[in-house]
Amino acid sequence: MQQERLLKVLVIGDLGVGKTSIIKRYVHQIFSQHYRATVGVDFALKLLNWDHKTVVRLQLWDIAGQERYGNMTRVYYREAVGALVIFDMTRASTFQAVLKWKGDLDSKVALGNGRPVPAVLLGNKCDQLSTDLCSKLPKLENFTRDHGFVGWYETSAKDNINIDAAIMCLVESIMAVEEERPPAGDPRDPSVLVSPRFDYNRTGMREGDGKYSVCKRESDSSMMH
Ligand SMILES: Nc1nc2c(ncn2[C@@H]2O[C@H](COP(=O)(O)OP(=O)(O)OP(=O)(O)O)[C@@H](O)[C@H]2O)c(=O)[nH]1
Ligand SMILES: [Mg+2]
Repeated sequence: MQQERLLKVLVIGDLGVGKTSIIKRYVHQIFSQHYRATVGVDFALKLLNWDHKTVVRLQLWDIAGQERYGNMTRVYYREAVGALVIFDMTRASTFQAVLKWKGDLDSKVALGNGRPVPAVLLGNKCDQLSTDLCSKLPKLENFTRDHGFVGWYETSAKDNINIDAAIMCLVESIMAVEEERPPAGDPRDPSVLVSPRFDYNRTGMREGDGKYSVCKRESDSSMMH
């Protein structure tokens, strides 16, 4: 018998980094140069035939970049089981904001075992990188590992680069979560919302099948400068 899993995934990052564009590319296979800022939150749904007995309903929550300064994100983050944290590779300030978004995420939602929900880091607009800019870019492997991301990818919503791969990396991590809610009356801080448990040892670092993801390869590069 087929079973359905509903996964709520947050798409977060500064204003204009390409959150809406990434979702539109992934769900509708379209891209527009035209920028219309998201107001509040928007939603998109993608159905995935995960395996012969599981259909995944992937619910993508497109949070407006300006929302980090608002009060609503705690409500939006409720029961999320994963996140895509996005920055714009052509704007350093959006990379500096990544840790603020990740900190915000981890302070508002957690897994049943108290660990952070799986998050993948996306450096978007890689189609715009000049060789000049490339040399100035941070080396992301160590950064991602040090800050608890399960993987990172250079992406382009415009040219459809690595969007599927990044989201698959996240969904694989989420699907490895053991379905286990904390018992009723759990004494933990009630202000941190709790999601199903995720066992990092089970997804671990796998080898071979991905160029950009630290959840799929080990690395030896240095930190950002
Ligand atoms: N060249 C290029 N432009 C992109 C890419 N992704 C998005 N853009 C452009 O960047 C601008 C902002 O994209 P959005 O997807 O609206 O950004 P957002 O993160 O949703 O912005 P907010 O809703 O304000 O938080 C738009 O003009 C897009 O066309 C990309 O991969 N490459
Ligand atoms: Mg948007």
